[in-house]
Amino acid sequence: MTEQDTTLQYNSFEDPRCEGYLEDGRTGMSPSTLKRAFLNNLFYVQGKFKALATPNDYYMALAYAIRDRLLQRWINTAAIYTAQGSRTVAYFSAEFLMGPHLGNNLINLDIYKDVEKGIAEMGLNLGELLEQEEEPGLGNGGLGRLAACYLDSLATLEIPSLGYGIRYEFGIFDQEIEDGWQVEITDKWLRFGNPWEIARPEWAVEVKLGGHTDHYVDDHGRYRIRWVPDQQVTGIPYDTPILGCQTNTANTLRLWTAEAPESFNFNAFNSGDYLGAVYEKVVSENISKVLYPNDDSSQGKKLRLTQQYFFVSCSLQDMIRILVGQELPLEKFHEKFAVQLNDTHPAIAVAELMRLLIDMHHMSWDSAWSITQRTFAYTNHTLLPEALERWPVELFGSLLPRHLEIIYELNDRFLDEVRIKFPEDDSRLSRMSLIDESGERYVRMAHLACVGSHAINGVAALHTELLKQDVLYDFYQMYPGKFQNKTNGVTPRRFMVLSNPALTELVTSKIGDTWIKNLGELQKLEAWADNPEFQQQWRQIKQANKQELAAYIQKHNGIIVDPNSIFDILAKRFHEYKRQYLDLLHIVTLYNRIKANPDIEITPRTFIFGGKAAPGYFMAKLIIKLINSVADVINRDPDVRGRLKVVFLKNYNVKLAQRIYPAADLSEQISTAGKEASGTGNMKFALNGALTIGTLDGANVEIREEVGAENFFLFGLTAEQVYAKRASGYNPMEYYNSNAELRLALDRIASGFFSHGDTELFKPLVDSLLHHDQYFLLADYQSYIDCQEQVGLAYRDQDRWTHMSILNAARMGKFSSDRSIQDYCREIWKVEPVTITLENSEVTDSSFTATVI
Ligand code: NBG
Repeated sequence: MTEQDTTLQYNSFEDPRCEGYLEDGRTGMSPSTLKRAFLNNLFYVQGKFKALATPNDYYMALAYAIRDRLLQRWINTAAIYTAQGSRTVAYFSAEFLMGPHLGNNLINLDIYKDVEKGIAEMGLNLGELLEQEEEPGLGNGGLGRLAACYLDSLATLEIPSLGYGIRYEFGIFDQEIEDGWQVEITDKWLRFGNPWEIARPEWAVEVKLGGHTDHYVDDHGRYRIRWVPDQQVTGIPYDTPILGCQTNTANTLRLWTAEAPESFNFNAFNSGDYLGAVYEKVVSENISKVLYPNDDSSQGKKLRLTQQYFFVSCSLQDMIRILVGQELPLEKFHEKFAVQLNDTHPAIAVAELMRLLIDMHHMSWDSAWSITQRTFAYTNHTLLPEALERWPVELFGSLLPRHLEIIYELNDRFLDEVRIKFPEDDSRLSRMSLIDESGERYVRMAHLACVGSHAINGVAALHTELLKQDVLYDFYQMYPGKFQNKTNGVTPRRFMVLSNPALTELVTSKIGDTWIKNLGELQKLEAWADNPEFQQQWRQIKQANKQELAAYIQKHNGIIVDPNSIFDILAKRFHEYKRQYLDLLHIVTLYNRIKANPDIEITPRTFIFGGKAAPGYFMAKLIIKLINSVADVINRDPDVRGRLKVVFLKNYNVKLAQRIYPAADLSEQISTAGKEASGTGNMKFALNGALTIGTLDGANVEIREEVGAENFFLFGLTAEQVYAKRASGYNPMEYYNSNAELRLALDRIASGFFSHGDTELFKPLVDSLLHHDQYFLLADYQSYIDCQEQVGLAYRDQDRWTHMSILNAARMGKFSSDRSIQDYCREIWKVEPVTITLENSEVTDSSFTATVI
């Protein structure tokens, strides 16, 4: 950190440009006021001065200064929503992968440059302060990041909304690499405190668990059911303001922490049982302790169901509090709130809302059901059968006995409906039942979500079609009108303005800055696609971004990479269906070609991987090990002469993703067709001018439609062809036997060449391809290799490549999360924007009543 001795003086705050004007020190935006706020916080919040302050102290001081600006908007927003009783979206998600807040808030407040300058004037570096922020990794991958992009767009579009989820004490693990293997380290993201959240213990709620139900007749002669739990926990909400871009709207992300109702059991304590006295506290707090690190798979663990029920129950109770606070009757619950279920993780909400309305608020079954169905909508995020959540009936009943009864009752009524629509079709009844009775009995959460929602959507056009034809075929036949498509989107604020400032500036210099909130405007760049000077600037920016990533790689991996080579990047969670292994087969193939003919002409490439594997997913972890093993050999081999480099960047997260996208030339989107629901990394890469090599899977299909087939490197089987091949008996061995290069690549891996002669290490990987190849790598291999050949050729013609790169970015308008959210608002939520003004922006009387939204 460069420091100038005189800069951190307390007396240099008067703004020379506005003599006599004293801005409100807590909310003012002029550089001098911001500086004063920063130093105030350093002294009075962090309790530090320059000689003792750590970089983290500086970060915290700035974060608190920015938070004050957010709070002003947040309070105004709450006051206006409360006064207007605005219809509100509640986004229920077990994951929110927000990424660091500070930089994003500076962008959305539109003060990034001012703050950068002010901080520099004090001898500090904003980039270094931003680096200090430990990102809240409260999600695994695409699903959690989508929820975060959607919150950004909801606020930017001024839609009243709340995100509801879990405040995991430990988020997704930090990934270390030791001897090429992934090692998981606990993510202690709260270690230094979290300046962005505010605890709201006054809005705590109680959640029951376990026990049994009593059926009885009440004083009015009504048949009633009482849930007698054997455990109770308290949910404490922690609120984070979510600011829109260049708007005064600041919505709320409300995350729940579990606590024991009494932290001490005094009876146990008094009898000398000290450990017993805190036992309940420990058990309760486990509920929000840690994020399950599985992406696209479900393990059926009781704690997971407890987590889901816990946050859903807290959130629905909170919403009833808000409703009652606004003096609205419960009958209007679905008018006040539109609830989106982000996958099946919160699907238990269907039964919980029924329970709250019927048991706690004495509503009739039919009224409660009508409200429930009109409240919920369900987004499906996966086609993988192993990811469809189901809970053993016994486990479910032991935790949620009352909900199981409600689900049975729902099921009886639902199956009657099915019988009427499809008489004499018993197999359909068992396929559609909320309870799977084919073996051990299970509660099927996707079915509960479908029955309890008025809208069901997939996340890309192809995905929605496959849901209708396959995974949810019976439900589509039953309720065709419920099905909709909502193609995913990403926020250009974080994934362009914040992460790629140079490109942002270039684009803005040509077409103005309205594209930031209206991404379709990027289309105007097409006019520049062949302009030599513009192309030159475009290339220079990519080059500079690549140099920055190269410096990062050198620092973290000790590998020197060539910024003139193609940066060919695959960054996402590790899963066999995403086919990182196919990328490796290409690398090994190129390497084999060089070994056979050291003078062969090959367009130089740097292969970069990033991503985490679920800790219990053996094959995914072995693929990481193989990447690192191949890297070790190739990076050292003098025959390669720097033409190929392989890099595994550890601990892929939002922060790292923001470095990676701007530096990519080639985006690898190579999943087996029919497996990736949408993908969103594909959109972020293209927005930053990377070209895609990909299959016709998920949103790739629509990306290709938008950018034009001639600007997209397509390979591989279609989803239909994959189905047909599977049906007709796929034999991967045929490909192995008939393709010499493929055989050589696999044999090299099997031979121990990359494992110091150990022929056992990678055997499971080789065998899985030769004997099963569930994800059709061998079937797509040749097509992939040929397509990569085209990529290499295209890159040699830099004018052509740049033209394609510009067009890719220019045609990304459709993939803004603003477009997705507008579609949800119009077609599912039926909710309108509410404009927030900051007139009378001091804390006024009205804000004292703004306890609800
Ligand atoms: C993921 C899909 C991705 C998709 C995101 C967001 C789950 C269960 N699904 O393809 O695999 O882009 O959801 O919709 O994490």
